[in-house]
Amino acid sequence: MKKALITGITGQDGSYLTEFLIGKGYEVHGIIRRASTFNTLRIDHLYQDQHEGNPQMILHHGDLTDSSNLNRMIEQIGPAEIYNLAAQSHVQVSFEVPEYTAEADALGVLRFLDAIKETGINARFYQASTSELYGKVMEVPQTETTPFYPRSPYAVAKQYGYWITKNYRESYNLHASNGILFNHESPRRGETFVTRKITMAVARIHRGLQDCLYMGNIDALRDWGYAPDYVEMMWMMLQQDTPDDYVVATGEMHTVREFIEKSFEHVGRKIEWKGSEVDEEGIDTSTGKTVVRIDPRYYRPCEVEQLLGDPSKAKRQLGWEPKVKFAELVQIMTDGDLRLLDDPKYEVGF
Ligand code: NDP
Ligand code: GDR
Repeated sequence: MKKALITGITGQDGSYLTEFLIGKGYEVHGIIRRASTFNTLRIDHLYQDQHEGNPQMILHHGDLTDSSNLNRMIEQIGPAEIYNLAAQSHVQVSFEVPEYTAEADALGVLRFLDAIKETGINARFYQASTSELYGKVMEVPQTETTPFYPRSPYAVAKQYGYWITKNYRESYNLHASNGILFNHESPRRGETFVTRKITMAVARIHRGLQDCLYMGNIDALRDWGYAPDYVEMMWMMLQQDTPDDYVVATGEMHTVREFIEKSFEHVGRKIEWKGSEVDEEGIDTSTGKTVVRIDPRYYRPCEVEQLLGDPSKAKRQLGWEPKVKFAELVQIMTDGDLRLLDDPKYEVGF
């Protein structure tokens, strides 16, 4: 049975990737952090007691900031594939905890690559790189050759991760690849990322549990895809004989404002905007109530205004194409949050 090691297994992507790899017959090992409350909600449905047969998902405690732990893990498990998804992944939070973000998102990648090199194991390595590398965009759409201009401590740390992955590939002949993934979402998306924040609020407003949604820059443009489509591409990259770097995106760009409008539209409410800048308000035309307001607290010290990926290389070389696009994504997420409210036993997306 092929073994894979996933860091960040408790996150959005880690949970979908685990399902995907188990479906392909892998034994999946995941690194989890010790927390005072359980942080395994997204993967609990995959858990099997070791005393009751051979589980396909095995969890280990660890942390990207602990080299000895990573070395030991790699030696003990001997994975054929390593997916490094762990990160302090929130851009705005990285302005508040820049040093820790660099520890985990930059040096964490180095620790892993060096552990592979030093132990000499024959493992293929996937690094979760990001469209945030493009930051202040130098070219539209962005491809694998567009210059980087990171705009946050998160993106700067991820730029180190990108280059050290490439450097270890070129220096030590490691099978190490970067997936430059544009924003991808799902009903399992963390609740403080913009898409999930919107769909949770729309569901709550629709059910009369919340009055208003407070937002930052609603004119930011993003290329939003569906997380289960994107984890498949991570796996495809590691099945290639030659490691390489790929943009993974839908090729469509929409504003945060459109996401809000579409999500309200899905529950039968039309939003009209009045005012401008921080005074702007979104009015629900069916009730005349203000349901969206701007709160400058959600503005970032440095903003990434627009991102649009060109996934042609992924299509040309690996035959990958996204199945879910913007309108369907908004529906899936809004329905997920409505269902979560209506059925207390329902765990979102499972
Ligand atoms: P999440 O924030 O949902 O998950 C992050 C995961 O990393 C969690 O499992 C978290 O554990 C773990 N983690 C954080 N810090 C550490 C650490 N020091 N040691 C070990 N584990 C740690 O992120 P996503 O699933 O959305 O993203 C996966 C990866 O892809 C991240 O690296 C992200 O930066 C990158 N990315 C994401 C994109 C997206 O749109 N989703 C786009 C491009 C790149 P815990 O549960 O304990 O907090
Ligand atoms: P991003 O995602 O920063 O692109 O990083 P996020 O959903 O946080 O923001 C997207 C855009 O929406 C604007 N915005 C708001 N964002 C949040 N979180 N909350 C708000 O209230 C709000 N109002 C407006 C933001 O300013 C931004 O322009 C995500 C993460 O998953 C990264 O780990 C990943 O690398 C990138 O996507 C690609």
